[in-house]
Amino acid sequence: MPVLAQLLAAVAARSVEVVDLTAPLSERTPVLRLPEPFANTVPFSRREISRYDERGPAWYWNDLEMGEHVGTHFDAPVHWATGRDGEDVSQVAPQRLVAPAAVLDVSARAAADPDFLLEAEHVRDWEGEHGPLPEGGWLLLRTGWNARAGDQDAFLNADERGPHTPGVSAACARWLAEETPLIGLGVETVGTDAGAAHGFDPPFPCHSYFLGAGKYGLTQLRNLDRLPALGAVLIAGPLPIVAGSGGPARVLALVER
Ligand code: 23J
Ligand code: MN
Repeated sequence: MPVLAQLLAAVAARSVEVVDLTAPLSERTPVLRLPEPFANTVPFSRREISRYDERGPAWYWNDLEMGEHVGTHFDAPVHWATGRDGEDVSQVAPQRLVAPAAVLDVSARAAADPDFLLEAEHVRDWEGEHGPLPEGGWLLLRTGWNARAGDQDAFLNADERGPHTPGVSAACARWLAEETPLIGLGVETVGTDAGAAHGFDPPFPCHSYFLGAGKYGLTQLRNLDRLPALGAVLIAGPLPIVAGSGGPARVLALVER
């Protein structure tokens, strides 16, 4: 059987499961909040155009307003100064939007320490157990943070010193972006960088190194607990906003059962 016919048969038989890694998008979707003096993005909002009424008797539709970086979204290289000569989100080749996923579970560590940072040694341990990081693949950092997504304050977890959310150390971000065959980093939190990353050297190192290397970011993923450590295929579908720095994305995973 041709491979796509096999795939469709497996999806129908549920031996390949389609897992939705996308957070629902609404006015309640948590939004990044940068500290002063930085400008911030607007949350998701909608204005009704008509709803089977005199404004449109047989149809319902809305106008939307939202930032490029709201909810589950894709970071393109041009989002960061280090990637300014790289691709915008509309220029990412569709072939690169279908890629293998490696899932690294640090949820126990993140539960014990909301400022937990991934280090290269954690990735080396994972590779010792599962084999090398996949060529052209995503590293998905499973932190369990999605459990907080219903509550913006719990999700951002900020106090007077700033947000406390797990992420990746500057040294590890540099190594992952520059020395491994990954295509990008995916996280459950509001951005690819840790909550405290505005104070790292360089600031926001995941953005700085991954986007500077022409690689990508994916944020606010959910259902990572339904993926194997290795073997899932990730399909990321950001809107092709022309010259966009990123965009809201539907992110799906195919998982063999
Ligand atoms: C701009 C500045 C800092 C950060 C971000 C955006 C994001 O997290 C993002 O969504 O790209 S940390
Ligand atoms: Mn972003």
